Amino acid sequence: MTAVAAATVRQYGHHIGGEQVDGTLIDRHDPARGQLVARFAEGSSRDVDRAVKAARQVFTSRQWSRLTATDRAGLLEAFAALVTEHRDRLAGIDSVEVGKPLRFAQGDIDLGIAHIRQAAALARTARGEAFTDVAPGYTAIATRRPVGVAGLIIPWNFPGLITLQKLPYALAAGCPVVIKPSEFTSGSALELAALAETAGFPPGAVNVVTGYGPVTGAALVQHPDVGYVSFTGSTATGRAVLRDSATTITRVGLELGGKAANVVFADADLDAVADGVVFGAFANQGESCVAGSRLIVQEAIAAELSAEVVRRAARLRVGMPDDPASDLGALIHHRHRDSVAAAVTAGTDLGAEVLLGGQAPAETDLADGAFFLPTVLGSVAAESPVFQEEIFGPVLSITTFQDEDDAVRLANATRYGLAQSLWTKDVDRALSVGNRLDAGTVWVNTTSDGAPELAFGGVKGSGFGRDAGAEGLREFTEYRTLQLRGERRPSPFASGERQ
Ligand code: TXE
Repeated sequence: MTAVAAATVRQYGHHIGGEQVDGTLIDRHDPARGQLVARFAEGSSRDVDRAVKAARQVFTSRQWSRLTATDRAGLLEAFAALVTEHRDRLAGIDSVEVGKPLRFAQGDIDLGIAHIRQAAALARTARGEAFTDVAPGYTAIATRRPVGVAGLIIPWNFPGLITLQKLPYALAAGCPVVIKPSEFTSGSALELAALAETAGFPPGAVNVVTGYGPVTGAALVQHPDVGYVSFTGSTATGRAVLRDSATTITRVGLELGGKAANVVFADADLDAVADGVVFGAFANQGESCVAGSRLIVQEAIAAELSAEVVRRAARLRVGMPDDPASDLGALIHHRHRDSVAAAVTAGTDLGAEVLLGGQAPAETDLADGAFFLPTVLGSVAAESPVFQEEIFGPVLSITTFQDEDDAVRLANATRYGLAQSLWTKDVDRALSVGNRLDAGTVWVNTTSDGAPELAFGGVKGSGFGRDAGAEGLREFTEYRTLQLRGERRPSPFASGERQ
């Protein structure tokens, strides 16, 4: 175990128009040791208004409107280089604030850098379309124009990564932003805003207002000068965001979590499946919207696969985020750890069997942290809340199926539709079952995977709108046409002929 690293307390103000704006401070104690690690300003609706005005001023400035997409691509490349240079520091901040093992936080920032580069490439290749034959002498040019100031509301599970899954695409599209990170994990967004300015984005292009969601987040959604809000968070908060957006008719994108299944057929490579299932369920302590929290396995191999998954999950080390031997760190806070424990109890009350974990670890050096052991529950019925609700912790439920129809019915039997995984060697089945699963993303023979080229988002209760890739960039734009008539239009009025 390495020495306690959280010696310094980072203190931040909001980042508005390139300046630090102070406010009453919110203390962030790290969830692993309970030590004060950071202090963030508590934003008000006035702070949000200032930030939106700063962003709006950039948007309407001549300097910004004269930037070409290629110029923005160049700025994004410079930003990517700076984030690369600061990768370990940014990952260290996320690791300590979230409670996740450092190497997972480093992986997050690496993927974030890939998103910046992808957004730069997309900016460089952005184009519209032209119509020349819609009427005689009639030409129309269709372009995608930036929607204006974009609001980005970020959750606490992947603070750096989710910021970078949205921010570079907004900038590539030509939208200045106001970011509202989670009150638990605001450090990396504030650091990224400063780096974007060092890279050459003008002050006011990237603003961050920290604070509590119902005040700062809601003020951002309700602000009349915000053109689009990209939100990632819980279904309940997503509903509030959608309601608030109605007051100003602001378009929103909502990524609202999930309840992904690993659907495993008897012909699958069980060694690869066991690794995938354990990774999907327990990476990031299960605090992931795409966590494969349900194993839905064909009855013939259920006993063998369950035993193997339990064996591999039991080998995972729960420990301090700065200990290189840790596989799982702490959950985001004690209240959340208690809700994970309560979800397990709700499952066992309805007949689920604890095959592994089900409680906090016994080690005394972990006693102050919000830790929870990797947990596997067997015999979970589809009606159980463990099967239906997003627990957002290291809890895997196991349910069995007989045939393809049964598998599809079970996989689709929740209100969510973010991601699903399917494990089979049969290509026909991969296509037919894969297309029947409700999800924005279906993985075959892999899980919790992807690339910045591939847009990401949900169907059903997992929300709508997409992050990343060309579709993600498109969210920050509006389709507009410029129509030119080369020949005089004949008048359709009878009086026109009498002149
Ligand atoms: O999320 P919230 P919480 C799920 C997961 C977790 C649960 C609760 O199941 O256990 O949500 O997490 C801001 N208007 N996910 O309470 O509240 C808030 O400050 C505008 C899944 O932390 O959704 C934060 O910045 N914004 C999810 C962000 O919304 C508001 C990832 C998300 O917080 C607001 C995280 C309001 N009225 C949690 N209220 C995923 N999809 O991956 C809060 N916020």
